[in-house]
Amino acid sequence: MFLSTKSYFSHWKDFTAGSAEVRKHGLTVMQGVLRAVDMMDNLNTSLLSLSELHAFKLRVDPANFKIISHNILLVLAMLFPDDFTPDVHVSVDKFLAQVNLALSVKYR
Ligand code: HNI
Repeated sequence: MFLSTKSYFSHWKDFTAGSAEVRKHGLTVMQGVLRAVDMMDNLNTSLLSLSELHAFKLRVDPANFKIISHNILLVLAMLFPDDFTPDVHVSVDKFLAQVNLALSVKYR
């Protein structure tokens, strides 16, 4: 577990893996990623308000975007080992790196 990220979620009651709060937020983040897939050609514009939210309101350290991307990649590899070919690996890695850049726009 990444304890240094816990303070962002101090309003949560249950941090255990699979808790209702963890599951709900996981869905929220992955819906954001899915939206980004739909707007892949225009990430900086489409994720601008999400970048603003994370930078100014939530004040998330952007170093955490790399951590979550790696974790998303790991979970995909674990859940879909047959589909996780080298091509898929490199593509998803590249895509998530672009999402991170777009989410970081408002920090610059
Ligand atoms: Ni993130 C809320 C998407 C990474 C901390 N986050 C959201 C929401 C979306 C979202 C969508 C809901 C917005 C709204 O309510 O309007 N977050 C994403 C995406 C990524 C990401 C797509 C990266 C792939 N978020 C992170 C990281 C952290 C983070 C790395 C901190 C470690 N996000 C938050 C917090 C909230 C949040 C905190 C508010 C949660 C709440 O309970 O209110």
